Amino acid sequence: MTREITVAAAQLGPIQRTDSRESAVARMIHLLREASRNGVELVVFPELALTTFFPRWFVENISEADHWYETEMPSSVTQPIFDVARELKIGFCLGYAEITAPDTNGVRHRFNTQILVDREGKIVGKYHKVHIPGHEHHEPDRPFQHAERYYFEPGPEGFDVWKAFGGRFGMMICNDRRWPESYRLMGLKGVEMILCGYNTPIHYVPDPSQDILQGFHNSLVMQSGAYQNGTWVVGVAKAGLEEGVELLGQSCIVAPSGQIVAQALTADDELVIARCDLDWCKRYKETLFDFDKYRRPEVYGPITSQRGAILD
Ligand code: ING
Repeated sequence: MTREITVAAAQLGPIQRTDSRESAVARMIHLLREASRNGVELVVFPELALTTFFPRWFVENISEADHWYETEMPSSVTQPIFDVARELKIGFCLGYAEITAPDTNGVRHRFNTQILVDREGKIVGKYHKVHIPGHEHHEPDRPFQHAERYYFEPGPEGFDVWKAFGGRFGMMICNDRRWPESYRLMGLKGVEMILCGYNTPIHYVPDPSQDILQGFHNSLVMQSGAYQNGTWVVGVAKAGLEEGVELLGQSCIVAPSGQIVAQALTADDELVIARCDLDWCKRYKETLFDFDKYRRPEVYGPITSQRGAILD
């Protein structure tokens, strides 16, 4: 008996600043219904799927940005996603900006968050983005801000793997996919499918020479992460021209071999579907990447003891 699951990367086109959450939810429900017609069991939505990518603007008083965050999940606005998914018996993964209730010190925490919801509509996993790119302070000379380090705290919990959908599922968000540690930490927990939403501006302000390589880098990191850890990877974009900034599409589903088995053709709302056999992971986990047999943690010390490179 194989452990096959039909998965869809539910790519979203742009969400403009004035687009309501309700309109984003309606687009996601439309994709859920199309997924159901195609026998899909798990739908993965992008990072920050309910709003525009608001870190492209800087506001001196961060409370002016509070309306971009979700204070509860589900809320009355997002409940319809849960209701329709449960009606269709489809699990889903959703990225959004989260602001927590005040902690014991009265501090409200702001995270770039992703949840995993099972086919009964129950939240079975929550992830807070670990690798926060961009900058913390206003950089007025930029054509647009990427102030994620101002708007989000790095997730303190690291990476986890949840037993769901008959396998072991992990989550990461956007910049996380560029760091091999993200995949390896889940690989060391036996992950079989990693779900990753992203919002990636094609223009990379610190080094515009990378712009032309955004699609290549996007595929490169997810294909290598999948192969080196014997896991499926589902990468899902918010794509297209969003408030004047071109966001990369190329949502894709990558097999444990590192092969891309399905990829988006547009930069708009689009379902990318593949039937994924979780047992394919064994072909790599039990041979080339038998971690317990081949890894050498006794020489890997600097990977966790050092942050930056030391040029001695
Ligand atoms: N976005 C980008 C990402 O890592 C970025 C940041 C853009 C990095 C372009 C490099 C080049 O895909 C998020 N949201 O992490």
